[in-house]
Amino acid sequence: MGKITNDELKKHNSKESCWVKIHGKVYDVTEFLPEHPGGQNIILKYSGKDATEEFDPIHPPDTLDKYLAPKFHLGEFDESSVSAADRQAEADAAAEAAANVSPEELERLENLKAIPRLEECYNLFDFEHIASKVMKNAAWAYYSSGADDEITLRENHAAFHRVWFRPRILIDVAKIDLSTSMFGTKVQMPFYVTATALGKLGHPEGEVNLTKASHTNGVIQMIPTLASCSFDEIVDAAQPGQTQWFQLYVNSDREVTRKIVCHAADRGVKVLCITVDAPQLGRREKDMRSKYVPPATDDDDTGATVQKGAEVDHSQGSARAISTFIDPALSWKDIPWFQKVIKDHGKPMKLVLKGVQRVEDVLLAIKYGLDGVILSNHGGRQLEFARPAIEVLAETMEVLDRNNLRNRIEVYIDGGIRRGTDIIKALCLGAKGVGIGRPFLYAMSCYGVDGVNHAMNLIRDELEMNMRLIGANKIEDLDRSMVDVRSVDQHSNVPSDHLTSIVYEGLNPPPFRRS
Ligand code: 173
Repeated sequence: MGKITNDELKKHNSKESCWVKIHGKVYDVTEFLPEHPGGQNIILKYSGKDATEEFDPIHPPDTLDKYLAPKFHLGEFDESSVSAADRQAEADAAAEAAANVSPEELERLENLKAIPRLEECYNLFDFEHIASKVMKNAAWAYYSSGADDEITLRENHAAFHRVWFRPRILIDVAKIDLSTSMFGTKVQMPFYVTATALGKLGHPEGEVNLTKASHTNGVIQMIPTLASCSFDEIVDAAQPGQTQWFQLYVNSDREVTRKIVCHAADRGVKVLCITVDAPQLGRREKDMRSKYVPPATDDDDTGATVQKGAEVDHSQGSARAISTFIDPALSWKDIPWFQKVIKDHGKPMKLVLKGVQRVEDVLLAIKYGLDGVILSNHGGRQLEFARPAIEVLAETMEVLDRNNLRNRIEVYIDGGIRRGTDIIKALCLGAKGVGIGRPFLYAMSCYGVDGVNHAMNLIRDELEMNMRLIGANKIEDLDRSMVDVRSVDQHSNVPSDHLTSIVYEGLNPPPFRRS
């Protein structure tokens, strides 16, 4: 087939025949419309047009090859067929769109021009604040959202306020060494960059920013299954000798999963972290609301469609859109299968469960011979009222110590970590390290790789100072005697339920009878 002209592309702009152009190639997605995990409205918005900009952040580069049958790959787009009139029409449409931007978008664009200097960011919260003002609404909503009323999201950080220090004094703290090891790899600081999806929503280069900053700072990056960059791009961006882990969502088709696992091992991944807290994706309503796409035409927007809308999955937000392959049937029975796949493949990888939420399951993980657990509630994005990891850690290490099991498994936590003191508290309680996710996404979204490096430098400074103040020279010096955790499980002051508060109409006492 010859190249496809613009006139041809433009003709296929309906549900009946829907073509889109992505990266200079034309695809027929008509039959795929009902299957698109993100709903058809979003595709129809771009039917007969270039969809590259919308497509890119949400789909890794190999998506079309993987999911759209070759017969629907129609061929190269003929750039020379775009007439002067077409170009003018495109420019007019762009100008019209620019003239119609919402006041919020105008404010965001102004904020971008006036973004604070990087050196004015003194802590990780600063990045979060700036991100909320400069990121596109849909990207901010996806990264920042949590499940339901976002109580667990906020409690994750708040819980660190229930752990207080018992510092030692008169220790020579002239020298501080922050290095430690994670599954045998020496790292310069006791945290890793945890897996977060869709990096290109925040920054055009996506996750490779995190790869570079991880190398610069001597920490490990956990590669997400649902990255915007492909897995190989992220591995290729690493320097020789740089350690990466891989976070795995298990596909219902185990053969697909087996191939992914073996490929990760072939590419030198050292640790496979199976996500176990997301058999179904939590409701993140902030994300859902920001992605809502109204029906494509006014005609569709009739009472009848509104009625139908109740059945149609209009928009579940970015995450739900790309998560339909995740197997909700995954169970403990599958663990030996993973161990066998890794063993048979002959390239050792440690096997870790990410998203463990109670000590009983840590004990099971030990029984199954797993190498590690990450105590996590998925950054408050899954089960609302799942307890914060720092609390589960206190519970876990007490039981492990009582049963002499501490050396049987490496324990990590993630969720809500924003301060060097948060990290030190986790290490005092027995964590080997902590995962940090959103803060690096915010730093990357605002300032690219420089932002991530700066964020890591801030953590280093906070860690170093607080190690001195608590009386510890090195990570092994941190122990449970240095924290007071008597109130770690007291849920007396949980974050407020905002929606309840704003919709609640107070009761009134009886009125006085005045004529
Ligand atoms: O938290 C998430 O958003 C997440 O883990 C995810 C899961 C599936 C698809 C995209 C992201």
